[in-house]
Amino acid sequence: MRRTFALLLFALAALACGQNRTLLCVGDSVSWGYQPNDLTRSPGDKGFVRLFADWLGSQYGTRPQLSNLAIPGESTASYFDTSEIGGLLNSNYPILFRPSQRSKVDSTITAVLGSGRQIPYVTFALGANDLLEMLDAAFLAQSLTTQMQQADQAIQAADARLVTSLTAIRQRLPGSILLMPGYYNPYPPSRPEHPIATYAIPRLNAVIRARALQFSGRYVATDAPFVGREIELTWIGQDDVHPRDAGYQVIFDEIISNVRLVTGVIDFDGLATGAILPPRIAFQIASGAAVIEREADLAADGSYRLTAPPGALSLSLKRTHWLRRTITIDTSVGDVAEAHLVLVNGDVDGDNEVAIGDYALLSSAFGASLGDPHYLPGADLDEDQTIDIGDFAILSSSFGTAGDD
Ligand SMILES: [Ca+2]
Ligand SMILES: [Ca+2]
Repeated sequence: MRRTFALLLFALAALACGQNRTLLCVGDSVSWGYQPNDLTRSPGDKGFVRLFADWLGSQYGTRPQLSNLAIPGESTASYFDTSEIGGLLNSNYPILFRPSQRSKVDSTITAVLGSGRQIPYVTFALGANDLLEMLDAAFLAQSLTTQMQQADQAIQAADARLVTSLTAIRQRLPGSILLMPGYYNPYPPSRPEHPIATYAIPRLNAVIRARALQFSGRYVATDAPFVGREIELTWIGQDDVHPRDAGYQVIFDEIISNVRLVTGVIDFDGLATGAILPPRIAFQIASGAAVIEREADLAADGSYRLTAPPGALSLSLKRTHWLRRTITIDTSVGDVAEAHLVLVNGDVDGDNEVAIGDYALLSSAFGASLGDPHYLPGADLDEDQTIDIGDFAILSSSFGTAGDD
């Protein structure tokens, strides 16, 4: 009897623990899961959000509570007011006197945290409607240059409002994992919107990516898988930009592919003090036989920040005149910090070993400075813009070394 009671208590505790988490979703129709063949008012347990909540359930053992506050049609501007009629579709809002999404996010966070629950994950996606609402016949009748100028202005205005929105969320939820999907281009080349969308959507995504970095979020690129598959993955064949089920699956797959954060420091052996590092650096991430290329954000001190899928991974980096360095990490259960890499310098010809060919190239460029005809960037091993004895010393110290596979 006592044993049964103890087991019952354990079961209740496990249940309470599972209900202890809430997935909060902020955004527009894509986050709500809109498809033109289903206009039922609902709490938005569909689309990529549903798949993500299911995945979190597989991680935690119990599916988190879902609070999808996304409103079809919402722009970064209407986020702050109640002007968007698409709010009628989300049953988390009252039909009459609904609050703004911004206000609802705040009251939801208050209610969830106040009841002792946690919000470990937040998804946030806004901005596409800022562009979409411009796209009428009059807009498209203008020159592409004019369209581009107006799109730039809209993106700039959206950016300022994204900062305001994200500042508020981060103040309330400093420790939550913030996933920020970008947007795909739904328009195939045959569509009149294609040229301006091809210009504007990457710029919007660049803004979302930059703000994800600023607010310790994880940017999720969703655009590449849609290119050439617009008809298959979206309803654009029926003149509707939203994803089909297969499109939502693609967005979910990209979210999972970026759900973990890997951080560490890259030591660029031999680099001169004051040499400028690029803002991003390309890693290869291998999980079993699958290899993806992913850019990490790189700070001036060499610290990097890379999103990755969960699993046993190898991270590999080959940059210009440094040898390839490959490390293994395990992101199965969470983020990985201190994934440091030391890059060995001296590979002038880029063949991943420091050998006689590198010596020959460095010798032929010896004495040259940036701007000289025989200046060879790959031979300027310390990147001080002159090829001299300092570069030769670096090559000598690593001579005979080969990089990782
Ligand atoms: Ca070499
Ligand atoms: Ca040099």
